[in-house]
Amino acid sequence: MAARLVLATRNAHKVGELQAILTSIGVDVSLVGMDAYPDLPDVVEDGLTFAANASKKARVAAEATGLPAVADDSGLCVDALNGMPGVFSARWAGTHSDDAANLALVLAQISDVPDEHRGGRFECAAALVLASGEERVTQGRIDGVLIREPRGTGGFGYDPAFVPHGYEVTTAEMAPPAKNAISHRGRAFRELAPFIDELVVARQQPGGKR
Ligand code: ITT
Repeated sequence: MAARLVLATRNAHKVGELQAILTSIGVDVSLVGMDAYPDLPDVVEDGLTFAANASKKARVAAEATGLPAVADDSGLCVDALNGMPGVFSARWAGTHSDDAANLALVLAQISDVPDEHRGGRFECAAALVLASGEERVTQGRIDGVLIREPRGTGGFGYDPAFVPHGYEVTTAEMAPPAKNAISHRGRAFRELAPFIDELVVARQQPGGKR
């Protein structure tokens, strides 16, 4: 039976996406989203780094459920904005803002930045925390440029304005498996996969160390 792992997010889309990433590389786990634990309070993402927030989300979930937990935190870092919105990516246009408002604000802020200085990157930190407190954190990034007119309807967040280096389409114009293959999140979780295998899957097998 596949080892159970809690994914510290209430975003059902993320549960499906990460299950696909892990299954595609042969990690035999069954992910459970936080929707299965409606009584647990939301974690306040108040760290100054993606790693700090990912680690906090996974730690809270592992402590509350007694199961091994994974979490990620990610965002867009724009060169011309000194790496912002960064950890503030989800709430750049205000506490309850939406993806469209966040994207419009970033594009407005860099509207007079010349093409050669419109570089940026998505970054992601992925964390695994065991109920014992043992922890591993990995990182992934994808570099590209921010175009002026959003294109595409796939993905979410800042995808319609982000063209990865070496591509002509935005990440919102890519099919999900194509984006996962090169994305910051795909990379961070592929780096984390060997630790999930070693610390979770192997230990839940008969005779495995707990
Ligand atoms: P959690 O429940 O897991 O916290 P979230 O919706 O807060 O999920 P993240 O912290 O991972 O999502 O992402 C923060 C923001 O960064 C997200 O709202 C987007 O604006 C942006 N972002 C992250 N990954 C992205 C991607 O692959 N494509 C476009 N935008 C992305």
